[in-house]
Amino acid sequence: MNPAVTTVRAACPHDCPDTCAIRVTVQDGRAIKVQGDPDHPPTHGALCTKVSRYPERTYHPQRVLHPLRRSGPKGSGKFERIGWDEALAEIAARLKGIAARDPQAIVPYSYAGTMGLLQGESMDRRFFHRLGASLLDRTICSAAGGDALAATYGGKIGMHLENYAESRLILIWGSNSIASNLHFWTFAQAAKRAGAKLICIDPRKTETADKCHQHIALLPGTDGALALGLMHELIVNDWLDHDYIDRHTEGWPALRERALQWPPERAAEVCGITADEVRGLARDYGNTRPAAIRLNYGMQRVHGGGNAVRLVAILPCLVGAWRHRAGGLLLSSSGWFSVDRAALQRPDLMGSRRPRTINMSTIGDDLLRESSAEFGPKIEALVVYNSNPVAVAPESPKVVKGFAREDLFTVVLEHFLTDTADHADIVLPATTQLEHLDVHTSYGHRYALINEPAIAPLGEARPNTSVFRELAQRMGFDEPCFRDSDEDMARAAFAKDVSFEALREHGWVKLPLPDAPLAEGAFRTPSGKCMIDSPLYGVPDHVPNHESIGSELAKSFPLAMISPPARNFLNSSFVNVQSLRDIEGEPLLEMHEGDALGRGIVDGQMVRVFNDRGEYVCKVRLSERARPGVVNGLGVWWRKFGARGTNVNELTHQRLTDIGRGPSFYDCLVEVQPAAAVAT
Ligand SMILES: Nc1nc2c(c(=O)[nH]1)N[C@H]1C(S)=C(S)[C@@H](COP(=O)(O)OP(=O)(O)OC[C@H]3O[C@@H](n4cnc5c(=O)[nH]c(N)nc54)[C@H](O)[C@@H]3O)O[C@H]1N2
Ligand SMILES: Nc1nc2c(c(=O)[nH]1)N[C@H]1C(S)=C(S)[C@@H](COP(=O)(O)OP(=O)(O)OC[C@H]3O[C@@H](n4cnc5c(=O)[nH]c(N)nc54)[C@H](O)[C@@H]3O)O[C@H]1N2
Ligand SMILES: [Mo]
Repeated sequence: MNPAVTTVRAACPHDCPDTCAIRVTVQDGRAIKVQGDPDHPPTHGALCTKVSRYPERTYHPQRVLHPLRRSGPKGSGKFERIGWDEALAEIAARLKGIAARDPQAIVPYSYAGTMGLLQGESMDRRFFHRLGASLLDRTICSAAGGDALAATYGGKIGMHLENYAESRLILIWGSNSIASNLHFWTFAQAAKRAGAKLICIDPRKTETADKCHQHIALLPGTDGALALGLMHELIVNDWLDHDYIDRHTEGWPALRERALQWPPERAAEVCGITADEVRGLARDYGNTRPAAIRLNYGMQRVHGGGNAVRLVAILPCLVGAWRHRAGGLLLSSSGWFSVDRAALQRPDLMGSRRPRTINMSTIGDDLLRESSAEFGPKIEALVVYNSNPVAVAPESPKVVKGFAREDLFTVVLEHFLTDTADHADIVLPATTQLEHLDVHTSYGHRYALINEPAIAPLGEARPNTSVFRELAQRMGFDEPCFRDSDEDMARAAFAKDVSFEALREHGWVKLPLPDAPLAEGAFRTPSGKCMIDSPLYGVPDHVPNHESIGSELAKSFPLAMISPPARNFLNSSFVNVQSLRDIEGEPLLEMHEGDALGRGIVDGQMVRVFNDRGEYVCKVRLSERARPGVVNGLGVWWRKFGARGTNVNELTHQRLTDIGRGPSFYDCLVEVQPAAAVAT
């Protein structure tokens, strides 16, 4: 073997439940190949199409490789090269000036561009805590479902991925697993080969729905009604596990009363499906053992997303599905990990200060607000990393207007000149996962992973940790924690179960958990029971959409639009990787033929999708993937690749979910017309 060739253990950093273990082949200092670790059970040697292109993304000719200062209007993407010293000195000076008046005018904005505990949530948090900056409520993805699950089970806990292979019935609920949770699909397929029935519950006829035995195409935001209809049938047919309910749940009588008001006909009408579909699903779920649910976050991006997750999460308790290791539910497994966030993030550095909290999902409104007693100081500076809010945050007309403010000082740490970086005053080049150390948990399985750096940073790129370490020094923060190395922090990341030595030696560590973790109750609530009646949220109910079909608003905008991920992108990441963009083609709206007919719309033409917030022009595809009354605007494209420089978030709104204050991206009414009929 060529001595210059080595293999390095890495972890996929992306915001995906799979968190794959990767082996990187490095030759003469260059990463030449990434492969799934064949020994890591969830990964089983396979990577998705996107991440198998990770070297193409890393060595992309348009990587930002040195600091940049804006040289044109905001949003123009015009920059000049500057040195690190100059960039950091300027940032420190600007932040010091603002902080002297009120540090809360400075807002960090980050999400899960990398899920790594170090590059995602360590030195950066220490820096902003010490500074006294506004806190950020990171709600953009999973807040409704996450808080709802925690209110019900006491934590983000659920079934183990591998055990789905033994299930006899799997409800794939609000999840396009083949696109966004591929390594779950492998186990679902194994179950299918062994005779299990697979049912997909999704408004869109996804590639996953194609491969299931049955597809229930409910209207967006009606999952709570469907769950109540199922409960009705479980009760009247007595398909309940009374012993499990008595011993391991709290509050069932009140929900039982409510569910009895939801006969299949009522649920079916709300969901836009047939009463027989409700009855059939209840019969399957009430009579098949073991029965498993793979719930995903797709169904909680609507007004009632939190209540819907609570209702669905209660179902496995009602039928005692948890008794078997291949029964139960998985929405997130992240709560199984004991991460020492206090050690990583040091909230104690805030001292006695209690800064205000900005909700990342309403950044559009908040950037446009003036100082007030209620809001606090006007936002004067934003430091963005691991996120591309100009493309991904709801209601982009307002987000863009906010980012375009001349009096806003914006720093963006990025790999590429994204829509957000285009609005920066200073862009700092960030390392990719191949270039830095990190440690990872997962929200889809129970293995902690290490990511060893495989190659030296390209150009002048630096890890997020190192940028905040250096900024701390320039701000005069002299607490010893600002001198911790990445390895120091990696060693402190886990409170128990996972040692850094074991990670280093094996690449990943399996958490020591019982195989059927909730078979005997043992929920992580104070009583150890599943909380059907929650002290915080009461007894769950169906909560209709903010913008629902049948409302007054629907007279002007009669179509419901959802905007789920495109298979070959990861939110807005990878949109600039040519080989993947070639597969996706161009921004698309899927529409049912029946909806196109009366609108004079033909397949493949450009259409104008609009509501009272904005408009988005893209190509229409008449397709069975869209159900009548619902259009699917796929993927989060970069605005600058859109026909008129916009993407689907031009249409979404900033109203929040019932639980968790999350965005309701899939709760959005629109109208569609041929673009040709519109003056440009
Ligand atoms: N390829 C790829 N993989 C990804 C991502 C990506 O962008 N691309 N995104 C990652 C991220 S950020 C996350 S959070 C995870 C999970 O990602 P999610 O965004 O939850 O993705 P999906 O699992 O595809 O779930 C979306 C599915 O929910 C459906 N849906 C929409 N509205 C409703 C509804 O009201 N009810 C029901 N039942 N279904 C509905 C959509 O049609 C879609 O098929 O996946 C990650 N994996
Ligand atoms: N309409 C609509 N909007 C949506 C969604 C939807 O389904 N429909 N999905 C929502 C969901 S679920 C989510 S999670 C959000 C996701 O939104 P974001 O969290 O913004 O995710 P990405 O768009 O992938 O952008 C992540 C950025 O982080 C950068 N990055 C990656 N690693 C690093 C690093 O180590 N350092 C630095 N400095 N930068 C790095 C990447 O280059 C990328 O530009 O979008 C939401 N927006
Ligand atoms: Mo997400």
